[in-house]
Amino acid sequence: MNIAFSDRFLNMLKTARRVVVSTGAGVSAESGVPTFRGADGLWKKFRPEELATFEAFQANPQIVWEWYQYRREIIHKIKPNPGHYAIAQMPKFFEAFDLVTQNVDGLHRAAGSEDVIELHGNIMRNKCVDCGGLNDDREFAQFPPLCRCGGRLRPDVVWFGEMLPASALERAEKVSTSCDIFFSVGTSGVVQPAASLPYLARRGGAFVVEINPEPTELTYITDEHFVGRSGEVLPAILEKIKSVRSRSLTAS
Ligand code: BV8
Ligand code: ZN
Repeated sequence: MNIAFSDRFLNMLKTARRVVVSTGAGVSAESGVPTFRGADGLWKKFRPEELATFEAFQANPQIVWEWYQYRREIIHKIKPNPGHYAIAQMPKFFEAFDLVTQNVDGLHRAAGSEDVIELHGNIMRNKCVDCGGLNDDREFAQFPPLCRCGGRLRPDVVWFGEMLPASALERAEKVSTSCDIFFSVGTSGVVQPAASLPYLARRGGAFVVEINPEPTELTYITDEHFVGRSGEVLPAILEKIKSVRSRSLTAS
């Protein structure tokens, strides 16, 4: 894919010391994970308030668990795509690099990103509503599944109306406020408080870049919007990083 890079952007790539990449469902779309609001969106068949809330889980654990098992089946079969792998290569080129994700599919870690700030949890982990115990069991003796303590298990994800993990959110806000370049990749930018991160970055003086085939709520405040798929744009940006940054900070 040949992409036109502005001089401003290339100069930012060359001089930036601290970089943040913040991803949404779009970064996993080319791996085959349906997005939430896109044409094939998960929310099309289901409605968020019916499923991704504790109330829905209380009222109908069977339906909520069936939805998560359906999504887990998809995720077990898929692999990271070139966009995930390009992001995993980036840390070695910058003094500080932070990856924040709204995704719960674990694909960034599978692609080799070591330190991932997961704002909304991880769909492959189960959490006990009663004792808080975590496990990554896939087979359950009964359904909806129970914890060894007898409590009810739920997917370890953040539902609507629930607080995000405080340490993850704090870290995400801190790094967004003090970075030189903030990449917003594959998110419609509607879910709070994750959607506020690029605004924090901008207020902190960052150069805000969006990678998305569609315009979003964020587009009008970005310094650069690459209209394209992250699986193609991110590898092209990684190649530019390699060519404009004289050496990676650590021997590769
Ligand atoms: C909370 C986990 C508060 C579960 C998810 C104002 C302030 C604060 C809160 C609110 C507020 N207004 C409303 C709220 C409440 C709510 C909210 O934001 N609602 C929205 C709908 C308005 N927020 C919350 O409830 C949050 N909690 O604020 O608590 C609180 C305060 C006090 C006391 C108690 C609580 C919790 C939100 C977390 C919800 N959990 N997921 C699960 O996955 O099952 S949200 C879910 O949707 C995802 O995790 C993701 O984060 C989110 C957004 O989706 P996106 O990732 O953006 O995906 P989407 O499909 O929308 O877009 C995909 C994009 O990719 C598209 O733009 C498409 O064009 C693009 N794309 C497609 N293909 C590609 C591509 N891009 C690049 N390449 C491609 N190939
Ligand atoms: Zn328990």
